[in-house]
Amino acid sequence: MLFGAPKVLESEVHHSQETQKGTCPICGMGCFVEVKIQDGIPVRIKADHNSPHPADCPRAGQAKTYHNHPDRLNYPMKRVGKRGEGKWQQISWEQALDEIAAKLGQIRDDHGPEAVQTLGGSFKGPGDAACWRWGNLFGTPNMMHQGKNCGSAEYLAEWSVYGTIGVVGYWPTPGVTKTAIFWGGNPPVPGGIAAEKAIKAARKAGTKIIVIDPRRSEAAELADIWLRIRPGADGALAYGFLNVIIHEGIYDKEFVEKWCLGFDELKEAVKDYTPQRVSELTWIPVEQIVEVARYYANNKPGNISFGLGTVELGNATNATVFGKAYLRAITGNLDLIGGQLLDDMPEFMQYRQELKWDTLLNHPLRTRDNVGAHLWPVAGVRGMKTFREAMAKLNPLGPGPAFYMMCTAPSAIWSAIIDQDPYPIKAVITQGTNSMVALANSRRVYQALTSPNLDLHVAMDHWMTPQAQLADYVLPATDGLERANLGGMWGFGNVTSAAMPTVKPQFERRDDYQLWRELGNRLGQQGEWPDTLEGWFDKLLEPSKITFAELASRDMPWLFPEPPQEKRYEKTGFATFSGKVELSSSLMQKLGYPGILPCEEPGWSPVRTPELFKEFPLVMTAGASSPFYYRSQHKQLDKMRRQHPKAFASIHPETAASLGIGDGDAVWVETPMGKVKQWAKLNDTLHPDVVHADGLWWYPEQEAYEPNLSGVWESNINSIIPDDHNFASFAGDNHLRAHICRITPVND
Ligand SMILES: Nc1nc2c(c(=O)[nH]1)N[C@H]1C(S)=C(S)[C@@H](COP(=O)(O)OP(=O)(O)OC[C@H]3O[C@@H](n4cnc5c(=O)[nH]c(N)nc54)[C@H](O)[C@@H]3O)O[C@H]1N2
Ligand SMILES: Nc1nc2c(c(=O)[nH]1)N[C@H]1C(S)=C(S)[C@@H](COP(=O)(O)OP(=O)(O)OC[C@H]3O[C@@H](n4cnc5c(=O)[nH]c(N)nc54)[C@H](O)[C@@H]3O)O[C@H]1N2
Ligand code: SF4
Ligand SMILES: [Mo]
Repeated sequence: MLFGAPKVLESEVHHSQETQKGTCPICGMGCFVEVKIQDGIPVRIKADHNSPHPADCPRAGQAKTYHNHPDRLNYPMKRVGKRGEGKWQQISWEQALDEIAAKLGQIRDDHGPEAVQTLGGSFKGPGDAACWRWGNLFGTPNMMHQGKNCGSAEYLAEWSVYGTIGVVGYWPTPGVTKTAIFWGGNPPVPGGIAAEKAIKAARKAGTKIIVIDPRRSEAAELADIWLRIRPGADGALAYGFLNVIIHEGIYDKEFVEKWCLGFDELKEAVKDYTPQRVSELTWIPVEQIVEVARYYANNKPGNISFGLGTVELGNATNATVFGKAYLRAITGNLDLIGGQLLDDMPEFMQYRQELKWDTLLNHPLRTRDNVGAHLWPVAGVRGMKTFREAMAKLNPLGPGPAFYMMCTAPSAIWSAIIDQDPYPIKAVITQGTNSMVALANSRRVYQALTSPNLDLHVAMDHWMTPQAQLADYVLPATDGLERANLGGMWGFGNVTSAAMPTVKPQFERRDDYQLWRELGNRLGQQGEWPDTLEGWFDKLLEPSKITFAELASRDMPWLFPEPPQEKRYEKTGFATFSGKVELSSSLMQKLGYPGILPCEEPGWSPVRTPELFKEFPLVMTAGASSPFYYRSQHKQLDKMRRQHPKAFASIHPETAASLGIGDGDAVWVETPMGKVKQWAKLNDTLHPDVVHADGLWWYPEQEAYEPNLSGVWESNINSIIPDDHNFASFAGDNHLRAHICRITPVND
């Protein structure tokens, strides 16, 4: 039997009962819970309200159901039929690891280490970091994870312009921050009640809250000003703000003069983005554009958030993320408390060192850059080296979350498998990702994953996802209850938390770290891998002189960084080649890009492809987070499905009426690539020409395996979103939001 409810052998029962602190098993946020354990089994899991991050989102009550669900993967399995046929043989971990390692060794000998691609997902705990460590020791620069699509462009832009060696803080400080612009982010969903409270507190203490979003999001509900932007027009808006601020002379002249290079070029680049023109492009009234530009420039300190909605816009991402960086800089908001603090990596963890990026850069077997680097050199070995040179004076290890440079552009991965261009990728090891719904152009993902060119596909997950259904080996992962957890979000978090496992792994589930350790030990990396995940956490925590177990056993198992200091650049300069803020980036130029990227429309848009827009007359954005799911996950949880049962296409009631569509009707959402079925949800706060389609849907209750693959073709928006190389951002990120579509009723 492959799946089954947990059972305890009578002989093991010793009728013990205890309460332990741990992490919620449901998603990678790792919120704190208290677990009542009876006879080794969690009988009650509730939010730990004494912790700074209690598990209190709408999914939290499902922890036990998630942990015990009968459809969880519990044993390693090997494919015995054709790919996707659903014929498996249960095998031991030893056999699985021996066979996978042997195949990887063979591929390395025949095609070089670069022929192995790792694929990770959104943040899920320790697997990603262990994966990069493994890839670096193995010698492959082909590592991709979903951070590629949820941030890389914005961070790479910031590092190019002002060279922060960590990340940029953007949360308003109550009583200090005067202006907070949430641009393409909706914190009350990812951050839950705590984020909502923090926004309200800041507003109460006088921060003006401004939200830029095509939807009236939860954040927009809390705002003083909501700019209802046309999806994908964000670059034009950023250039419009810059135009007003420069034209009216309300930028920080002293800072610009002393610290910025390339101001005249910037002035030239934005000169045509007058409020009138920008209003036409963005569908935002002129007065609002001018009001927000003036408010932000005149009311310091102010901050502009990072935002997913601004990094998934393909070509339009470029001017958006650079534009946001220029705005922060020329208003003199950089490295101010309450403004935009330039954080270092926390000193209590040796994250950069432990990930072994240097080994990759100097690996004796690696002769090539990653498969996307010839198209997007910023994201690759060359990019990494260039950033490090630029930052060398401040930190020779380069930017904190260095993995962003090594995140292979997804569309290039599929070309490397299908067309063997620029060189063949022969193996993919996926862990914690469902690329079949998460990445653009699911048809091409499918073509690659079923290609005869691919010699090995391993998938490690909690569930038999459409991606796992196509794998050669499927491996069962532990969840947050069953494994140790050290917070810190890919090295971003400057706060970290620790929690011990609360129960033993059920069945044969293993933690993600063990996959990389076991493969590493079989592939010449002996001595590199502590035996246990806890042991590796000890190494990461060495600078703090505390062990993981000690940290986890504290009442408040958190480490906080030193209190922030501002304007450190006055002593050190900025971490760029010149030591200044480079509005025209010399780093980008060294990598073959223009110093200032042009402001472009998304690949398909009313402005760029007006003829096509006549046929597909609605602008579509897709995939905003739902409070009931985490991306593609949790569709197995009945209680969540009752709240949000299927994929919805939100549409203005007048537009729906003109198409003969009522609330709840099945509709075709159709782009120039094809159509999927979703269900109409009327929303009169949307612009009548804008649609929001739900993203990342598959239906675990539907028939698994070929040809249905659990309904992966039914509502999955990414199956009608292209991954054309020309549509990607300067970093090679997928273009996942801001397309065009038409909506028609489903008449069958
Ligand atoms: N059109 C469109 N597409 C998008 C987006 C969008 O906004 N619009 N958003 C993008 C974004 S931001 C992201 S991050 C991606 C998300 O893309 P993915 O990361 O691929 O999707 P997830 O649903 O987060 O998780 C994928 C799988 O991880 C498994 N998993 C969960 N926990 C663990 C664990 O501890 N170990 C292991 N081994 N597996 C685990 C889950 O069961 C799930 O099957 O999608 C992107 N795709
Ligand atoms: N409950 C829950 N929490 C989550 C997730 C989840 O799926 N569910 N996902 C996790 C992940 S992987 C991530 S990356 C974070 C993301 O968290 P956020 O950054 O908050 O991302 P989203 O809610 O996906 O998108 C933010 C906003 O972008 C808007 N948007 C869409 N298109 C555009 C556009 O063209 N321009 C502008 N300006 N805005 C646009 C959307 O309407 C949405 O309100 O959340 C994490 N937390
Ligand atoms: S489901 Fe995720 S966000 Fe919600 S409480 Fe659990 S870990 Fe936190
Ligand atoms: Mo994400």
